[in-house]
Amino acid sequence: MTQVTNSADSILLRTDFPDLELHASGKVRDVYCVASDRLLFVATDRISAFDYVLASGIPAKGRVLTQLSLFWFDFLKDVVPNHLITADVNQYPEPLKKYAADLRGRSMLVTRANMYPVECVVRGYLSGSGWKEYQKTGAVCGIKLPAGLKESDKLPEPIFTPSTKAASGHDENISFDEMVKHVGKVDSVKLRDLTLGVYQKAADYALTKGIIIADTKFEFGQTANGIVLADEVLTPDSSRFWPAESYAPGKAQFSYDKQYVRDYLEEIHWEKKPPAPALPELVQKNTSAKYVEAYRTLTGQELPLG
Ligand code: PZK
Repeated sequence: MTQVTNSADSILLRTDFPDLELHASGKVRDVYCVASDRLLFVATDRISAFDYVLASGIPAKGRVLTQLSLFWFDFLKDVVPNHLITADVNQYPEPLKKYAADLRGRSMLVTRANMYPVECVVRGYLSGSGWKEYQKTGAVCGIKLPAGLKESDKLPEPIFTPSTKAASGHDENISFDEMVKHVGKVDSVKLRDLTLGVYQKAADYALTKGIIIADTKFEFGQTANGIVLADEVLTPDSSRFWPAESYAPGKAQFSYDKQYVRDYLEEIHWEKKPPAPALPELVQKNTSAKYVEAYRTLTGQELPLG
């Protein structure tokens, strides 16, 4: 039997670009310095679950997150400018070209921005930390909600629920007034209005494709050209995507992308502390297929190789 492989099958768990300075690194993505005003944003195939990065990657995950971000940047460009310069490796500066095999399809050359120290979260549905806070206080980030809402209920209107990176590494929900103390009133109002406008346009569109965007998190920065949408946008890692078909409030919803992974981790009774386990090949494959399906469903296109 002949083993058939192609570049699309290779899983990138870590980046290794020895001559580039690392600017920031997260559970899943790595950002490198390219020039004083340019960064290289790379989405690996790492996956996190229950707060830990697992030992196995998911084939095509980095490409799905990158290509989905590119789709949304284009879809939203009339609502908000973004940090994208190009995702075409043939147009990358010379020092990056030797890494083309690792970068193709999963990276973006972006404008360096002065990032706002707040996560701009918008919720159209009651889930996660929003649901927890509502059960305790009847409010989310200082926004009083109607009594009697159930887990995963649609909210009367989308709400802006900013957060900050706490010392714990976990995001901490803050009120709009608290955000004003961090970034000022004028910019807080601009970021809130941009966040709600971008969410409304994207969520309305996604619903026509059968996907509920329950909530999502944006990161904005300041550049010479004003406020830009940065980071990755409206991906399964930065959002809760729910299949509209199976939506049923009153309980937690199935995750569009990570359900096979969560089910497997529960099945093996992992204690959700290090070391994080590897995934069986079938779980990796099924999960990869869900990411690729999310791309196809939202964009109507096949996932490009880049
Ligand atoms: C930037 N992050 C978040 C953390 C990641 C991303 N265009 C930009 N200019 C300056 N800084 C950033 C960006 C963007 N995007 C974003 N940190 C810095 C972050 C960890 C890993 F991939």
